[in-house]
Amino acid sequence: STELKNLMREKYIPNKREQLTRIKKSSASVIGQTTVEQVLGGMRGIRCMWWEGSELDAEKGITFHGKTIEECNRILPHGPEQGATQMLPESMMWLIMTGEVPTEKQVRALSADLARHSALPRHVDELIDNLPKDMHPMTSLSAAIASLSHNSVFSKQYSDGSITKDKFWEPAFDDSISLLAKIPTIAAKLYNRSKGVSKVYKADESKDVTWNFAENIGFGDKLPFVEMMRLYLALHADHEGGNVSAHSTHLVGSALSDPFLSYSAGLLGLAGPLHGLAAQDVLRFILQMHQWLPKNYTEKDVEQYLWNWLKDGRVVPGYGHAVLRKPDPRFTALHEFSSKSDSISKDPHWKLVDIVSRVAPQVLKEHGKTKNPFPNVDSQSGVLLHHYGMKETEFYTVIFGISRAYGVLPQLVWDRALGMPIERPKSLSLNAIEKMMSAQ
Ligand code: FCX
Repeated sequence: STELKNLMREKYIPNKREQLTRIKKSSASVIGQTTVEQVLGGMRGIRCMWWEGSELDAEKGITFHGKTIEECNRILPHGPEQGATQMLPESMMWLIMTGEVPTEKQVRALSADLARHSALPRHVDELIDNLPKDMHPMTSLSAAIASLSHNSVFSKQYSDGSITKDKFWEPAFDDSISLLAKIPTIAAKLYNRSKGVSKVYKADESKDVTWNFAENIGFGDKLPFVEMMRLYLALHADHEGGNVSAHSTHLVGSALSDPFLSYSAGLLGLAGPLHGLAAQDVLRFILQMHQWLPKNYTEKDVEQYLWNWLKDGRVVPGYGHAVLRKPDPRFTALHEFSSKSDSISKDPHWKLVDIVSRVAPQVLKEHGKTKNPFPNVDSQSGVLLHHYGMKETEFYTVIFGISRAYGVLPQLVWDRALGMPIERPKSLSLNAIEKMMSAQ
């Protein structure tokens, strides 16, 4: 990470600061207007937030500095093994932070650095040991990440007054690297603990983060699992700034809360069923449906199940999206990965996921409520973890939580590098809205 930090200091930050100064000269330019519908509708579509790493288009889906998932997977450095074909989340993080594709050497050095910083301070180990074993792992993960704030370089330097505002990004960068290095350690400890396994995390500096994580949760000898996990972690990293986990990290960070506190808040947002928790809900939904369906079920039976589900007033987890109006390209990428694998495509649960992805859009269209009847990434991700033997559904959002850090922490570094202010949008009461409407 020393090279990345130096490049940020010498190249990327000066360039971006110059661009910001240029933009600020005509910052009264109008880029949109706000309607009452947007204020009361979860702020959909209001252009009011700065975000660098990725952009979400309703039709085309996510791009990372203009690159599609398919392009990223082709050009970003892969794992160190012969024949590894999936991009590494470290590579994705580099792209998100700098806008440029790293070399293999740069990524290997970053992986080694993350391995070096992976050990937890004793108080974090002790905190986890004292949490209820049946606490949801997202609650535990967020608590453990918040507790890392105790060792935050940013908080220390800020409170002792040893840094000026133009240097805030430096300790924010160091804390972010530390967080990225430690989040797999915390996740592995939570996973092993839930299974009654006590294991000290060992990270091999010659391996990437995903391989080390897989090794420490007992999946290290399965390269297909590691490859699937690399793709999973890379493609969940960033989804523009307005989603709940990204936005909450950015918002809390704007108060100059350190990266640990900020991301702890992001994780709590990710833990909601309309956001990241959908990953666990989908798998449970699929397992239940599979049990309910007759042995030689048809698409008609699946359709019936979906209607019964909707008539109970429930949302179909893994379907719909606040921005997307087409199938989620992250879903498509995981689907393509699965279709190429003999073992996954024969898995009866994956087959059901595949069938639901064809039947549910028709049912949801007829149901007539959701603006996007297509599958999102969560409808595919859990079944892959399940296929490789990770049956603990509560843990699925934790994996998402490891990944999202690779996207939102680079933005937090940029927030500090460009001296972004505390967020404080204007709120309105219903009376105030009515008054403004009648004055028009
Ligand atoms: N099943 C049934 N109804 C759905 C639905 C679904 N999958 N998706 C949306 N709807 C309903 C909404 O509940 C809403 O009903 P209401 O008017 O009675 O409140 C109506 O359709 C309009 O919602 P819409 O504008 O299409 O969607 P929103 O932007 O409000 O919400 C999410 C988007 C993703 C939250 C919504 O589609 C949903 O609840 N999906 C299921 C949960 C899920 O998969 N979440 C993961 C999303 C994502 F990929 C991620 O963050 O990880």
